[in-house]
Amino acid sequence: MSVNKFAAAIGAAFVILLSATCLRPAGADIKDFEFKLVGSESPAGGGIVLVVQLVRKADGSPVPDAVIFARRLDMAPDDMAAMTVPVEQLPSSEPGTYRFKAKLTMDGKWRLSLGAKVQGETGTVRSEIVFRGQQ
Ligand SMILES: [Cu+2]
Repeated sequence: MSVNKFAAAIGAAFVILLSATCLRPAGADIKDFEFKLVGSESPAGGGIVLVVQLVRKADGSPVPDAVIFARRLDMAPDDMAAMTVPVEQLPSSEPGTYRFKAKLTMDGKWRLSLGAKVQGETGTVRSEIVFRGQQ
């Protein structure tokens, strides 16, 4: 670890400590979290893998170990909310990053809706990710 990285880590730890003890309002708001699309992959067997990160909005830091209990993929952005395909969560080796596999049945705009529980927080994170996909 370089000196700069070490300093940054100490700084980050200090900020987390501060926000945990005095700056943080009683009960951090579940609205402080969101899912963001960070990439996609085209697996050999077909379909698409969406790579999504759960972040704290305040500083963009990734949030690991969320339990994703709701996921839906539909074409609502193209006025086809009834067109859905199954979504499967895949394992991810990167903390704070979550991966979802699906086979799109049509070219166009799709919406991935996620519901998740964050460790140590009450409430539910709900995010909608719109992307353009190909069959
Ligand atoms: Cu459609």
